[in-house]
Amino acid sequence: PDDGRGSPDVVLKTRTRTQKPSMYKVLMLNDDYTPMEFVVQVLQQFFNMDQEQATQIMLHVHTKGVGVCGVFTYEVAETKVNQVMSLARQHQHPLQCTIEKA
Ligand code: TYC
Repeated sequence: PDDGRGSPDVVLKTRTRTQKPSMYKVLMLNDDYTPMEFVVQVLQQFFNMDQEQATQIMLHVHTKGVGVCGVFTYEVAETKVNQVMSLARQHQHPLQCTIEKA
């Protein structure tokens, strides 16, 4: 016999967490030939640094061998690396930069 009350609807919600994108460091590598001024210009142009920040990072790379230009999502990091390497090639400088997972 139906008691008329029925059974309560049961709603199961699956909570889907939005994944934050992995972040990647763009690293600048030292070499013996790329002019300091060119590296400073590149850092200002592609990494939105002012002259002082750019000079600091350039000198860090010059003394330590490697330095972080910024941390970005993969696509942005890849684009920055391509832009830097392309401009360096155009000027026939051996400047290298790479991506590393943050
Ligand atoms: N070592 C270079 C020089 O003495 C300057 C330099 C700095 C080159 C940073 C590359 O990522 C670099 N002219």
